[in-house]
Amino acid sequence: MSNALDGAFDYDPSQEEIKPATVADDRFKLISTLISTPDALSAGAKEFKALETLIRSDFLKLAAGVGIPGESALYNELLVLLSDLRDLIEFPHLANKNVLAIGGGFSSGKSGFLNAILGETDLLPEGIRETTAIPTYLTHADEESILALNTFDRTQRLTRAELTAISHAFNAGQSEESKIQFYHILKLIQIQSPCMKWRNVALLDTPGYSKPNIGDAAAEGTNAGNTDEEKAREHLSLADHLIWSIAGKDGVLQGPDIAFLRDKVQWPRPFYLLINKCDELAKSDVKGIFDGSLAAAKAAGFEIAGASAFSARTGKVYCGDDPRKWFDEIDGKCKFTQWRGRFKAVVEKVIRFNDDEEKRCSALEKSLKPVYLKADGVLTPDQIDAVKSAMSDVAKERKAHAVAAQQFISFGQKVESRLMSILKNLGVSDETAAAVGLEATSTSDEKLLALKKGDKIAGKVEKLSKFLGCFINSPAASDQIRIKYKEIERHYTSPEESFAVGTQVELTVYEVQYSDKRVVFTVVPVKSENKASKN
Ligand SMILES: Nc1nc2c(ncn2[C@@H]2O[C@H](COP(=O)(O)OP(=O)(O)O)[C@@H](O)[C@H]2O)c(=O)[nH]1
Ligand SMILES: [Mg+2]
Repeated sequence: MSNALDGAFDYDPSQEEIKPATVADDRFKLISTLISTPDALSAGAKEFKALETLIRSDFLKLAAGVGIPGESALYNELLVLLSDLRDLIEFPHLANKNVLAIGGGFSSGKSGFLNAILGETDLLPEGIRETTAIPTYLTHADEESILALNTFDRTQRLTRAELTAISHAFNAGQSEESKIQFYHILKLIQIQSPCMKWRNVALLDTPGYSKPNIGDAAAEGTNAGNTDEEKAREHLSLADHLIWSIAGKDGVLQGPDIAFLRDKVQWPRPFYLLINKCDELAKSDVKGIFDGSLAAAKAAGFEIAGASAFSARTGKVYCGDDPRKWFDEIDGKCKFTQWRGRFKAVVEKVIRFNDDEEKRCSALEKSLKPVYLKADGVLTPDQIDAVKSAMSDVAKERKAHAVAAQQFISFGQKVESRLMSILKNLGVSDETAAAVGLEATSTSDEKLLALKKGDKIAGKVEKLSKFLGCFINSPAASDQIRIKYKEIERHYTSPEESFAVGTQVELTVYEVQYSDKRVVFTVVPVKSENKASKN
């Protein structure tokens, strides 16, 4: 029987050269690197703990005083948000990126296309053999680095050699049982590189949705079952934008591609059609396949964001659009996260409930009061007592809801301030009204507090001054709503024209700040008949 120490002391220097670490050793070392858990939550760990404690201890305590419908569901929503936030802290690198995925059949040239676009021949693994099915994100950084996120949500740095080992022929020569399926261990890989010039974009290279239709022997590392399709669907549905790649020599866009996109991925937006590997086609065939593919996509009900006949080999666009222009367009907008809005939405439900209950009690008190006052000689002493005790119950309930509303307002403020400091430490940009439009703010205004996010009100510009800004009157508000002049300048080349006194505007509620009774809006001038005819 052999054991691990057999031969351990038979040192033979002449053998050293020809005894590199075996493939098995390398694989096990790599796997242990990948699953090892470095200190989690180093950045922002304290802040996160504080937020977690705040939510876990305060929410239920505050809610206990007043019955809140769906209280446990709301609490669960907060816990889910906390757990999502923990993931963000572990891997904040993609939070503000517009994810642009490339999907398509196996070996249609997806990785080759990205390499060609970035002007790097071997940034992403290419090959006629299937590469490991781990989604790979490419983002900008001044220096190259490779990060892997494992299934335990821990980040590891990888070397190029390790990346190649994971992606490629690592399983070559291994028997079926000893092949290592890295996609079980790694959720995603992120390559940060200076050659990725689009800073607001993460390019996502996905595994092909279809299996290679070459002989088994060549299909090393093939995943078992239908996981290819499932994996591809899962990754593509996370993307903001999609390029669909087909190899020109396979002819026009085919039924299975269309069925996958429409029925499995259920892609809801326009996508970019890439007819790839056009160097393999006769020049005279390119246009026909290009037009035919566009027609097939449109006939299937898809909208097309752009289309190119391209070759990764030559780096040339044969006809249609230049995909780089589309990348530029997407890159023009930063993607903001919605953390504040998501937490706020939960707390807001509780505040609104207490507010509504307070109003209901108040109305009830008002209607009971005259009954009580006029009760003498009309009601029996017992009836009077009953009215009295009902009134005092309602008054107590009203006060309890008023107190709870205040407590949840301050709870919401504390949550928000902790959250903002976590996001700031991570360098993650969360959405604000000014990020999505032209921001306007009301003064402390009770009348507006019943409004909800997305509600629209009409207004009219009353005054415009470089120093004081723009003042808007609205029948819905008791006081004027103000836009800072600088904020107008940021969006409009000629503020004096766009926000001239008398201009009608539409205000959309962005958020309600209960603590100081302010409402934040985004504003657009409404084109009046007069103005429209001037242009
Ligand atoms: N002739 C030609 N071959 C290409 C082109 N793009 C990729 N390939 C090759 O086709 C094979 C599959 O490409 P790859 O990018 O790995 O396909 P993926 O599976 O869709 O990512 C590789 O051998 C590439 O070198 C191209 O534009 N023209
Ligand atoms: Mg590939």
